[in-house]
Amino acid sequence: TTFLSSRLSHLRTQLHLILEKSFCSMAVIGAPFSQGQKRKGVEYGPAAIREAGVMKRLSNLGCGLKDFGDLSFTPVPKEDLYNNLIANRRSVGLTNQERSEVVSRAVSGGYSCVTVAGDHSLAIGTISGHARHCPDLIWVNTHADINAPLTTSSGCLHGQPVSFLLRELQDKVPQLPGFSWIKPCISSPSLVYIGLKEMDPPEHFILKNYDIQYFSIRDIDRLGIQKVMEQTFNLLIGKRQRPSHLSFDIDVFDPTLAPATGTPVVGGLSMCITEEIHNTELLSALDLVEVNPQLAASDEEAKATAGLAVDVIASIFGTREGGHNVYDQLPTPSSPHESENEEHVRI
Ligand SMILES: [Mn+2]
Repeated sequence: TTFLSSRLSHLRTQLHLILEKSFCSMAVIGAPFSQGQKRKGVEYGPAAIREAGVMKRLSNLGCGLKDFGDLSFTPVPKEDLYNNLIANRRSVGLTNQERSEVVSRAVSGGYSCVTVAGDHSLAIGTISGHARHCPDLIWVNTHADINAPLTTSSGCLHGQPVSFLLRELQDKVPQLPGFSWIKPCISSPSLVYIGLKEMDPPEHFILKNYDIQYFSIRDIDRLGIQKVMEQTFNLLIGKRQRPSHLSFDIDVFDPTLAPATGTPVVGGLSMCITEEIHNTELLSALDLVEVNPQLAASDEEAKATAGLAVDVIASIFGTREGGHNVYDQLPTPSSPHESENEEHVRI
């Protein structure tokens, strides 16, 4: 009977894993792209996140995994500045077009799609690729990244991706070469920002003027992350059940936790956000961006930042409280007197 019951328990475990697998299949896409901003090294983010064990952690959750590898990019000859300010527009546009096709293929194939990058300009492609499923968008970031090409002061396209995607803003966005393929696919009621620490004046104007919901780090400190997520899901999912897209910039954490990133700002988000998002079970795509190992002061700092990125990815698709691992029995000591006997021997 002991043999039989252990066989049965083993079978149950196997069956459970098979069922989990059919519910959870994930695509991982690396996007080592850096031309949406000026600092060197963010193209090594995907390699650092892979090295920190992202595939192993996801497979431990019992998910079926498909690795699309790191995408390569069609090189674009040296470009002049648009409006004397914006660099690499053709390169960012073309790269995102290619990226959007890969994400579209993955999502249509039934995969939950994790893109590890790279700078945040890549979100133009991942969200466009996800667009036929009309996702809600949750933008977790120190920055709103919603400057339009005519309001940006840095000229960096990683500070502008949302402006190209938001329907309501299109009469304010000029047609850039390389961007003509983009169809704006997000409307303001389907967008929520979480974790903002800094806004440029035009961004603040856009958020207020277009009724875009946001929770700053200060709001989170005041309300608590649970309340913030409750309100977020009421605003988005409360209305209807549809998939969501999470675009997550590692700079939303305090720089003591995630030092290796391009634009760190003091103040930080709690990890609990990942579990709140996991619990909705509606997430179908995640971008994890702006890990820049070359900006770390030491190897430890680089590893800590990449490790935190892996924690975010794994806890969004699993949970930190045991994940999907099947564990239904605690080991029992073979003899209750064993330790007592050992003590006698020692005496
Ligand atoms: Mn940011």
